[in-house]
Amino acid sequence: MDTWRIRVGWIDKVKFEMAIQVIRPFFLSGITQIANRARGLRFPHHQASKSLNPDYSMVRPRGIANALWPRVGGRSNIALVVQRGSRVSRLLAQPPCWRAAYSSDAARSRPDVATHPQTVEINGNKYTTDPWFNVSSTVLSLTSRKLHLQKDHPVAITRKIVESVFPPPTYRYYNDFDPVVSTYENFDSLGFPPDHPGRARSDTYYINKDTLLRTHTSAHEAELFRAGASGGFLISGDVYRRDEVDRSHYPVFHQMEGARVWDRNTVPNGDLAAAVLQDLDRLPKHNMTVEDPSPPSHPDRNPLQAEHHTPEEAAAVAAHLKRSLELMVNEIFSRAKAAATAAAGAKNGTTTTTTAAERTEPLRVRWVEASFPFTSPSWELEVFYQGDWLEVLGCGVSKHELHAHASGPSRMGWAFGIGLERIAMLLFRIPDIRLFWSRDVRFLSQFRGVEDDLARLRPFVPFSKYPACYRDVSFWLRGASAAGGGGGAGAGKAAADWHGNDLMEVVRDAAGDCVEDVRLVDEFVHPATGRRSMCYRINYRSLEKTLTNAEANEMHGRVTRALVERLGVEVR
Ligand code: FA5
Ligand code: MG
Repeated sequence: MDTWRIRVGWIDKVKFEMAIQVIRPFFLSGITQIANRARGLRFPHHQASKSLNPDYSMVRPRGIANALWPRVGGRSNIALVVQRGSRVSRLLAQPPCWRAAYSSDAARSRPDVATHPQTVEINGNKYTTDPWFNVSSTVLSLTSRKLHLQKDHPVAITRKIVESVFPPPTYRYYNDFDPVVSTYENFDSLGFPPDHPGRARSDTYYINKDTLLRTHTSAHEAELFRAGASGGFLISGDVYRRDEVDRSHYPVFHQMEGARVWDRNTVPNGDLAAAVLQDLDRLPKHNMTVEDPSPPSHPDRNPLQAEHHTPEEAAAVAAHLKRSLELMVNEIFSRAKAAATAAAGAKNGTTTTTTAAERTEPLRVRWVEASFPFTSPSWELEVFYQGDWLEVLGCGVSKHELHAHASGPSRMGWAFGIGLERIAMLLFRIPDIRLFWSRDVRFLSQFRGVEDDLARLRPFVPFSKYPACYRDVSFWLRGASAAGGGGGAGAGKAAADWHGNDLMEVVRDAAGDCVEDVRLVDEFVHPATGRRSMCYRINYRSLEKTLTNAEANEMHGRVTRALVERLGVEVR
């Protein structure tokens, strides 16, 4: 095969994540399809692909980088072998392009084409914006929905089930922290480096340079550790990420954070490991098969915080963490299975969405090494679901610094973060993440009464599947040679400044929830002019009705005009 070896010398994880962002579109249908279709892409450690969740579309670049990094990590000079002339090889051949697009410097300098309000009001508080502001009106309007607090909403029901596994008085619940937080809370307090890609405006919704919509519930960890009140806590809340559009991604979703802390000064004989093991012994057992092939820690891939924790302490905390989360997954899946069985047994003539094989299939879960700035060692928990490994949560032994800064250097414990929609999609078999935001009675009525009586939980019965309407849009980015002459939109996106998430947001704003997914289907650089052309395929499919051709055309016209106006592209 005609291949080309690119030495990119990715010596640190941040750069690795940036590269994953760039090559991500080529993974979109899963790693096997890359091997078959785009062919050329292969990590030097071939096992890497095995650690990748095949349902790649549900994992963000950070998740993929986390999954791959333990396999490629520790190598100072990583090479990618790509097929000569393939699209991915052209992309990777332009390092200045991706580097600029993902660095926070680029984010800072990027001009904002759309005008933005001077102030915004979120949950009753007024904020002054600045040129960092990038929150769309659609996203702003969702800040008041708080699905995790709506009685009988599937997100709230899922939250309640998770809470039941982490009972008071050990755990305290915090469900109404404001989603507007400082960059300090969301990033600095957790040890994110200043150039971490998660900070870029392409990934995060900023209100102003110092204030943002939290990207995860971990933003409240440091504050609660500082308060130091009880042995553990759970936080649930809406989180915001600029991301692509498909059936498993929405710019707003819900997370649940959990943490547990022990203190050497208060456990018997100061023996923290023994105290943790005793608590572990008190937890219920389960009979689920769990694959956990990696060692409790690894010096390069998943290090122990050796200056602060003994191996025995870390192993005890990890064992307590893993058992607690396995119990949670077991609870969810037992309920899902009971619901499916009840629905299959019902003689009311409704069709069920599960097969007999799915109802009897044994649950398989596994632990995978991961990496987060605020835990070490770290893991992700994956569940085998409908033929694929699906990542449901990230977790680890909390970094000593978090406790030390919170005036508790004698403390140690674990933390996790779970995606509630992702769990709810498995629990209720909800096929499209947009449905969670539906106010359609045909959706909401299916969960009525479940919060107070979980025995009434049943798989979601889709009320219809309306036809898809595909429309393509092709355009030129404002390339180097066309600078200043870009069709009257001088401030448009130059190739080096382009980020797919900007387009996703414009599409979402112009066509709302009628867009099921948006995919990059073609991309090339003009050999003579160096200008970059892209073609995106948009699938318009309403959850509530059949769209007429005229409606789809009208919506596509709106989207196209918005792309020209807000991103300055030149439609071909
Ligand atoms: C985090 O957000 C970390 N804060 C989790 C954590 C907490 C780690 C405490 C260690 C200690 P991550 O980006 O992987 O990590 O997201 C955590 C979970 O949120 C994922 O496992 C997934 O279940 C869910 N999630 C992430 N992105 C999305 C998305 N775009 N759509 C739906 N669910 C998502
Ligand atoms: Mg992850």
